Amino acid sequence: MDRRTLLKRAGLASAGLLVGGGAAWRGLDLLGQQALSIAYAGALRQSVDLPGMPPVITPNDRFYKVSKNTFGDPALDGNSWRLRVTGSVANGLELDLNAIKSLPAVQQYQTLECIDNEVGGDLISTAQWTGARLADVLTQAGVNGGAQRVVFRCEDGYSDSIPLEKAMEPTTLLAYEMNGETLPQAHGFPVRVLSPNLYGIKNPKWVTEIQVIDGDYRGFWQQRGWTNDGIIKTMSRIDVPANGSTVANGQQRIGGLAFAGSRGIQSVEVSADGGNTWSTATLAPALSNLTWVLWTADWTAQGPMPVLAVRATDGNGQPQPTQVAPSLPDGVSGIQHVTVRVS
Ligand SMILES: Nc1nc2c(c(=O)[nH]1)N[C@H]1C(S)=C(S)[C@@H](COP(=O)(O)O)O[C@H]1N2
Ligand SMILES: [Mo]
Repeated sequence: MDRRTLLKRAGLASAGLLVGGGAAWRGLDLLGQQALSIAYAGALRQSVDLPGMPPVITPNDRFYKVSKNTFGDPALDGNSWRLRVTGSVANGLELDLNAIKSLPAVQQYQTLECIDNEVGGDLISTAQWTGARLADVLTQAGVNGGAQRVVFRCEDGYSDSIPLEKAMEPTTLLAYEMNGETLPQAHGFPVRVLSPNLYGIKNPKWVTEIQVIDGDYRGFWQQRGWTNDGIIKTMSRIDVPANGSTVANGQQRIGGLAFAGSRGIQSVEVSADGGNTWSTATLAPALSNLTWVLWTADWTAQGPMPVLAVRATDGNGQPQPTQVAPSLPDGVSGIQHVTVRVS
C-alpha cells in the first residue's frame, strides 16, 4: 500500500482545516473556551477578518490529523508511560511524565505540515505548544562523542530520526500541551516530538524511546521510499475565494496563507491573470518565526473566469519552488491556481 492509500483508508486525509467560517470560529473560541490562556486568546485576535480565512491558530478539534494507524491510535496511560533514553549516552534514562514536566517549560507557536499535503491542501495547521527541550533530556543523559542521529520510537511501532544537531536546537521539543490543553490522544498523548522546519513525519507522536546512534537510520516512511531530510518546502495557498466559486464584479479581497518552516516568509505575491503579472500581498504578523503567515490582497474582479495564483518567498529570499513535483519522495511543489466566475 502506498502512503496516500494508507492515509485515505484511514479516512484521515480529508480531516483538515475548516474551510469557510474562520471568523465564526475565532468568535466561538474567544467566548466559549475560558480555559484558553490569555496569550492564546490574544494571538487568536490576530486572525484576519475575511470570511473563509482560517484562524491564525487552529483549534485542537480542527487541527489536521495524520497517522499510519488504520485501526486506531495508541491510547497511552499518562501515569504508567515512561520515556527511555538509550544508545550512545553516558547514562541511560527512564523518565516519567512528571520528570518531563519538571524540566524548564517552553511555549512556542509552530505550524505542522504533512509531507503528503497537496498544493492548496489542508494537511497544515498551527498551534501553541508547550514542552521540554529535547536538549535538556539529552544533556541529562550525556551524549557520547561521535553520536550522529537521534531516533524516536513510538508506541504504534512508528519510528523516525533527526540529526543530533537538530535534536539539540532549543526549539526541538518534547511537547505535552497543545493550545493550553493536555496534548490530545490523536496528537500524541502524552508526549510528541516537535522538530520545526521538518515535515510532520519528523514530529513523532506517542514517543516511548529516544535512542542516540552513531550511524544512519531509516524510519517507517524512509523504508517506504520517503526522504530522510524532510525539510519543509516553501508553500502558499489561496483560501479566499474558493476554487469554482462566483464573486461579484469589482472590488474583492483575496486571502490565504504561506509557510516556509523556520525560515519565515519575506513576501507573498498574487496574480489575477493566471501568473502573467504579479502584485504584492499584505502579510499579517506571524505568531513566531516557526509559523505560517496569513496574507490578503485587494483585487478588482473582472470576468468572465479569471485564474488566481499565489507564490511566496522565504525569509532567506528564496522563491517558492514552482516546478510541479509529487509528494513522494520529499513533498510537493508547484503553484496553486484558483479559477472563479465573475457575476
Ligand atoms: N507515532 C507516530 N507519529 C507520527 C505519525 C504516526 O503515524 N505515528 N505520523 C506522522 C505524520 S505523517 C504527520 S503529518 C504528523 C501529524 O501530526 P498531527 O496528527 O498531530 O497533525 O504526525 C507524525 N507522527
Ligand atoms: Mo505526514
